[in-house]
Amino acid sequence: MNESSLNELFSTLPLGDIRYFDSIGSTNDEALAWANKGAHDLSLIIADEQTMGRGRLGRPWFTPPGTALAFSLILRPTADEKPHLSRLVGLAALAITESLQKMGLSPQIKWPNDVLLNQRKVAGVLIELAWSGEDVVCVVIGIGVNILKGAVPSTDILRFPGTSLEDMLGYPVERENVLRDILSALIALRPQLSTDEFMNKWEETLAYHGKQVKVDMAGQTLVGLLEGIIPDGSLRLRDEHGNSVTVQFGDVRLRPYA
Ligand code: BT5
Repeated sequence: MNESSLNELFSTLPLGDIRYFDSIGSTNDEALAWANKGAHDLSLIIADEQTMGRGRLGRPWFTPPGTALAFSLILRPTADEKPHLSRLVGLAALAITESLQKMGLSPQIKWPNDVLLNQRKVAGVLIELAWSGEDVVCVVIGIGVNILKGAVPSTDILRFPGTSLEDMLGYPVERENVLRDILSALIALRPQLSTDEFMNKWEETLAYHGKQVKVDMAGQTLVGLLEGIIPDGSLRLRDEHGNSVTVQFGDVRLRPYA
């Protein structure tokens, strides 16, 4: 991978500028800095290796060289998109699931930001915002996908079992093609962000939909039936007393409840 091959490969996509790094701390950090310096809408940062890749709440995300996709896409949200920024995690996760479906796989979204194959995490999404005073000027969509077996960290450091596309397909795939498919899907889905159709697609792809789950959040544990997602992207559960409960983004850990 290099900047000129990526520019050529993505010449038919309406991207902003592209920056490629052999090694970087975190593509999201670079993207946030670039966003604050005026990066265009749909500018892309991609790295072969991340040495300080981040998940939510400062958790580590591992991107060993030559094995994974790690990239950040900068969006300049329009006035129509701004009321729906909390749906962007769904937009990114759906773009990933659509690209994996094209390979004949059956991905699911583990709310809020994980993509699973066969109950194992193959990809994660990290959304971060660049502010100007009270206004969000840019959104950085960070995406990590395990392409080859070597991308998956050892089980003792994982909070949830991991996998790669190579593990699931039985053969290696070209990460540039996966990247192109994710970007195309995201660009195609973006105009639907405010629609019910988008929410339906998001809900249909949810892992544990209609099943009992356990949610750990800030010292509290909740068991309930996963009913769906409400318009702001929060999760809707039915608890053991029959009450409807909303789980918002934050320090949340979702698990199947056997
Ligand atoms: C995420 O956070 O899943 C978001 C991951 C986003 C990574 C992208 S890569 C490009 C961009 N630049 C960045 O610096 N980040 C974004 P979270 O749900 O908090 O999951 C983090 C947890 O996933 C860790 O605590 C590990 O247990 C696990 N993990 C780390 N690396 C993994 C990997 N390669 N595959 C599967 N699980 C992993």
